[in-house]
Amino acid sequence: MNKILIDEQMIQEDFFEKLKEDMMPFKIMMAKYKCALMEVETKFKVLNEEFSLKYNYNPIESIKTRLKSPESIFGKVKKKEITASIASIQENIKDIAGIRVTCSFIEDIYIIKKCLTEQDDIKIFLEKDYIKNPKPNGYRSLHLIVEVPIFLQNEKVDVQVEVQLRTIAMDFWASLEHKVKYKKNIPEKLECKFQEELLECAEASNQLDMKMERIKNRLFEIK
Ligand code: 0O2
Repeated sequence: MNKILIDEQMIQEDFFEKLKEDMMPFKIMMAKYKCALMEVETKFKVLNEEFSLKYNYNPIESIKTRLKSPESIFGKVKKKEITASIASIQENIKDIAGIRVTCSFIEDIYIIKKCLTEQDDIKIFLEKDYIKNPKPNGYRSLHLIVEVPIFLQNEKVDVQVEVQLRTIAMDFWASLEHKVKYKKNIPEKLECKFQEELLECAEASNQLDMKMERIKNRLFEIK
């Protein structure tokens, strides 16, 4: 092992040692992400409530929030080979606070996205549209990294939250694909077969999403 690598390892170990002695800076960081998550979740709930009152219609089917576990954060620090420090974690790991919103229809995803991102305290940091540009494995969802301000006793801080917007069909597909991805000991040949079949399912679920949307639109045209 060369010197740079040894130094790097020592810095990482030093960070983890310091963390064991004093968890407070890490806890403060996580508390900020938790508050940001509550802010964004409330925004989605408010939008759903408003739509329900105005149009007698709920564009959002479900909202799930999650804070990345410390183990998962440290796993990502290692995988991404980034410096182990609070500042570097905040700069490089964009999905410590994550919120997943499922809608019945694709159109609703874009309506909800517009309503959220037009709010004047929300900034879009990054957008990845895997609905218009699905991943090669068939994965579809709209991903946003948004920045939301949280107001503490003496300061205002912008915190990043990862928002995943998808239809129920996209969510159904992604959860099965996730199970396949993380299942150990699948024979290689079978894994290839699963991937092939999942790609077919992704196409079928896209067709289903579009067909259901057409039916819904025709239904709503009836006076
Ligand atoms: P988890 O456990 O869900 O949090 P990043 O690694 O986040 O810095 P990346 O991979 O370019 O960069 O981000 P991207 O493409 O926006 O994907 C982030 C998250 O989207 C993933 O988080 C998954 O939740 C979901 N996702 C992306 N691609 C796929 C896919 O092909 N299949 C499924 N099932 N989910 C996907 P994590 O951290 O991988 O996992």
